Amino acid sequence: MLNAGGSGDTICAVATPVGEGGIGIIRISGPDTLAIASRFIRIRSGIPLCTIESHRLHLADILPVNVSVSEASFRVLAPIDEALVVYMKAPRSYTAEDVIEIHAHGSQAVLAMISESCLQAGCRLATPGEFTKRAFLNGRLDLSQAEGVLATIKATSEQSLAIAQRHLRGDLKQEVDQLRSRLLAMLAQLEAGIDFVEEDIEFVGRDELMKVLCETADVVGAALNSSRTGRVLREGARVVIVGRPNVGKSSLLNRLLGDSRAIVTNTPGTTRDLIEETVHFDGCTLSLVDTAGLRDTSDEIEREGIRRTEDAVRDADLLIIVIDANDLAQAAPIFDIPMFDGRKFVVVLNKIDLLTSGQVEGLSAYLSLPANVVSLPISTVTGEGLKTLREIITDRVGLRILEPAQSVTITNIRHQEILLRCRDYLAKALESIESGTPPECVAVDLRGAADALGEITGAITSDEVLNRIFSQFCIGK
Ligand SMILES: Nc1nc2c(ncn2[C@@H]2O[C@H](COP(=O)(O)OP(=O)(O)OP(=O)(O)O)[C@@H](O)[C@H]2O)c(=O)[nH]1
Ligand SMILES: [Mg+2]
Repeated sequence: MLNAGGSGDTICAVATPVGEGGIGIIRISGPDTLAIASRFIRIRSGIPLCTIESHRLHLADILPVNVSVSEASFRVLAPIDEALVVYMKAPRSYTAEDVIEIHAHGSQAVLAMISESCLQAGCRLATPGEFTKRAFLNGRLDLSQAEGVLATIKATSEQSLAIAQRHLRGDLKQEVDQLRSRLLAMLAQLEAGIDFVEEDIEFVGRDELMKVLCETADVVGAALNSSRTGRVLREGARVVIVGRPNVGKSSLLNRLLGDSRAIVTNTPGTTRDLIEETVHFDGCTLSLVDTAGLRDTSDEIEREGIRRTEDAVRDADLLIIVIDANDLAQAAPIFDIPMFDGRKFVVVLNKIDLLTSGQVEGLSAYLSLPANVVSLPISTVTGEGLKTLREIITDRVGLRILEPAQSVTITNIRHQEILLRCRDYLAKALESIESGTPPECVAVDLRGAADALGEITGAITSDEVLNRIFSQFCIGK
């Protein structure tokens, strides 16, 4: 376990993914970086490693380390690989310690042998996330930024990357620090008031305190609201395709995936189970779910399929209700199905390739759908309407609202839990003030809210929390 502000040992790890690659990077960080690396890195220009210029690439030979080999024979050993070596002198490095990165050929054999040299020369193998943990402990990053690093590595879409980058740049830290310091300023005044209470000095302006608490609660509330978008970004929005049997649900799934994932036949009741696949539209990740067609049936397997459809509908961020445009008689009753109550949905009228254009135009009038219901004629055979459907889907799952100017989006469950706690403390503090509870009690809740915010940035933290966060990283980060 590492102590705050730098530790004694020097760590190493392969920083690039396992597998074959053009380049593989080995990272070394710690106070003895130069001394250790001098034992197996020979700079081609002949200058001693400990005198190389910082933040420049140097061509070097990487040698095996054999403790029993003398200094003289070290110079004639056959190198493991030739590599580019960069030295980043403390504190201008990722960890704020002395760092060396070796950019070698990305073969597993090369990387394993160089790692062995590092270990033989005196490094310890880094634990997962230890480089980033050192960056945090050395004050280079706060905890929300360290989590931004992890989110950046794990980002699977442009949108989630954009949010991760904002956390990494410190947007969340800034917002949280501001809120926290206002609360702490209030707390200080409140506590001063408590000390003088016998002298009958009224504690800090009640109105000012209420104002700060309300404003903080608003910002915390907005951040919590953003966490729905955050979840959608983290896990992908769940878009569930539903409808009567044989209307073309599986055909639509296949079309949207660009793959014949689900079985399509002319027999109603073909799909019995949920079929779930991930797609990327417009930089967002979506989880598309095809379901069993809804009808009354005595077939036990089909009934179980329909029960699963109900579960999927419950978890959906958006439903696509598919109707066969040639059989509008089944359209009306489908809107009466109780499981669709209160759900967000889009109606698609499929198989329009079988209709004349005049009939297609008359469709929405015939259905007389409420004005707020989006309906779209499509054909999974010709592909008509599918581009518009994609746009409607990304719009309706709410990912378009993520403009860069928007305040910070919460994507992290830890942050969400902390903010919920903070909101409760703020609500309790406000209640206490309104009901005239003594300032001591208000101060307790105010402290609770401020401390909660401190947990986001790591101003207040425990080893256990740190370990939990950094263990999610890969080794080498
Ligand atoms: N002409 C035409 N036929 C279509 C279209 N979409 C689907 N079909 C046909 O309709 C039939 C049923 O398609 P599926 O995709 O299996 O329908 P489904 O809704 O998944 O059916 P179940 O799984 O049984 O509930 C198949 O014969 C498809 O080829 C379309 O846009 N136009
Ligand atoms: Mg199907």
